[in-house]
Amino acid sequence: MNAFTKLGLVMLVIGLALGACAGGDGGDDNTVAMQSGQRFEPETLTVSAGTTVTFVNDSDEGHTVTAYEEELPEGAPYFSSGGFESEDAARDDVAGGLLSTGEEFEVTFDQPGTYGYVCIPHEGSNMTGSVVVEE
Ligand SMILES: [Cu+2]
Repeated sequence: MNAFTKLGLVMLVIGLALGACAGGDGGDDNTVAMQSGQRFEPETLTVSAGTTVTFVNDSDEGHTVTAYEEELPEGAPYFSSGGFESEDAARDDVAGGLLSTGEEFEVTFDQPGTYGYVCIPHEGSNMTGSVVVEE
């Protein structure tokens, strides 16, 4: 094996290792879990603008991810599981916004600021969270 072949093999191994890291990361830093005990984990997630956050139901009951309309940065688009366009619409059809066990819901946060949200059926248990989007 000559030096060039060896170099090529080393580069290949490094490339594979980097690829494995990128693929295995899974974007866990941008995930909020709905956990048993009726809470969002982490309760506050900080991301940079343009990040897509995945909300995943890791519990054995249904939850919603429903933005508090009054806790959105000015001009930011409304978001809610079930695709509702307003908090009122989401509250009028709670079942339509429920994520069952294992279900995911993604939101891309383009605008900096703090976004507050709630799980409607567990609002009484303070199942709320926030996403802080930095420039
Ligand atoms: Cu809930």
